[in-house]
Amino acid sequence: MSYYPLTSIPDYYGIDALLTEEHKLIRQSVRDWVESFVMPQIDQAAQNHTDIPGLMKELGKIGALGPYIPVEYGGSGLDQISYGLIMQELERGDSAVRSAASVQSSLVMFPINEFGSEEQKKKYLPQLAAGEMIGSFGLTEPNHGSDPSSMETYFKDMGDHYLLNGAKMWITNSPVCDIAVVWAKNEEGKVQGLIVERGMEGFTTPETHNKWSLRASKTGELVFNDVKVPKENLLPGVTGLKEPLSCLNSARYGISWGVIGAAIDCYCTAVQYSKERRQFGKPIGAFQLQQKKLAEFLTEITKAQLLCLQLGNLKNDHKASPAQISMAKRNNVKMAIDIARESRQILGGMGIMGEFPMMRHAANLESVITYEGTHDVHLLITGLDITGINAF
Ligand code: TGC
Ligand code: FAD
Repeated sequence: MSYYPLTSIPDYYGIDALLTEEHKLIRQSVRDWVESFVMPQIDQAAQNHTDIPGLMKELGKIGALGPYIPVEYGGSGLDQISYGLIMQELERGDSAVRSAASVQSSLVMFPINEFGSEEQKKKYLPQLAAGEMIGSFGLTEPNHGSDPSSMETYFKDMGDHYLLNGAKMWITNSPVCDIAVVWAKNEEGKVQGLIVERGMEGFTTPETHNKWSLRASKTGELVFNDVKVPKENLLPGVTGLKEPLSCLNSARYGISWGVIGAAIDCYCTAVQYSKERRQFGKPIGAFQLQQKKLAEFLTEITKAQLLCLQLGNLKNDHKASPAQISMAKRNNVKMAIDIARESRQILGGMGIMGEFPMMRHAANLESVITYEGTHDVHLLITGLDITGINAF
């Protein structure tokens, strides 16, 4: 259970008036689910460095996997603002929960839906939407993170199958995935997408241990040692690096909304605590220094909400540019990590305890500010958009 009443979740600029009844219903149902399913167990999962049992099937049941994927393939056919609101509510629970849903939706279902064959869509999407199958997305490599175009993983055409070699690193859900959408170069050096299934000989998924961040999410490697991949597992609609980068647009958009949820969880906790905790004979919320923090948190959350709402409108109209998405991802993750760190101070010593969410969110957001393009990479994308000069 949250420490604060859910009625205190901020909507300072009346943004609700810009949402449809369907948006609000979706948000409420995910909010209720986070409250009853995620909140009671998330601290223990993170402390124990273990994922939440049955999470993907539960996410499937509430329609959080592939919300914008067409209904005929098991999705819910919802708009982009619904997707954003779902991500926001999930990340109020924990970034690991939002990560699970956004990787499955934006990085696994999205490329299969956009670039896959009809057979691939029918084979994988309904099971992924239900959470009966778990997917992962392999772009990053040990030697190439920000610079995916230099990837070394490659495959050769062996006539009746492809032979895949290489390794991916830092892959969300790799240790538990049933399939992986893997980006690799063909013999002409062109980036292509392959669906690799668990059980294919030579394919292993070692777990990455000892993370201080996203501890309720499994992370690992994808290792390919002469893996025979059937030809029908190539995504036919991929022309190069553009397609994997377009998956990132969808995931980065979801993160922009998601981190607002983490910030809201920290903000609401800090407001409640500041009214209850007394020092020098007064609630600490009566001191100007604490009020300044709270006022700035609410201002930043409100700005982030407005940024996302308009980005969602642009995305619904297929007009959101990658650079606009980069701006929202960069701004909102920084907003959330700053609020997590500062709000922890409002709780004094109690802020370091697992009973309160700040340390967990702050630690999680260290990953979120790094993955899906680092804070600095997104700044360079904006710089390129302004000047036309590539500074990478
Ligand atoms: P560059 O030459 O700029 O681009 C190659 C081609 O792609 C096009 N393009 C895009 N298309 C769609 N969406 C985008 N966001 C695009 N960005 C670029 C571009 O127009 C070009 O097309 P064409 O037709 O001219 O060929 O490529 P570059 O090699 O210079 O790199 C650009 C850069 C650095 C911006 C990009 O590679 C980048 O974004 N790097 C960051 C890497 C990254 O974000 N990795 C994420 C891995 S996945 C992950 O972290 C999952 S975490 C999941 C979780 O748990 O939630
Ligand atoms: P590097 O690229 O080595 O960057 C190191 C530093 O150098 C950064 O500060 C960066 O901003 C800076 N830098 C790099 N290039 C430049 C430049 N041109 N100018 C200025 N500064 C620069 N990847 C996947 O493919 N799938 C996943 O599911 C996935 N999940 C992840 C889960 C977690 C928990 C984490 C931490 C990462 C995950 N990633 C995943 C990988 C993530 O996308 C990369 O970590 C990220 O893109 C950065 O790459 P890197 O770690 O290799 O850092």
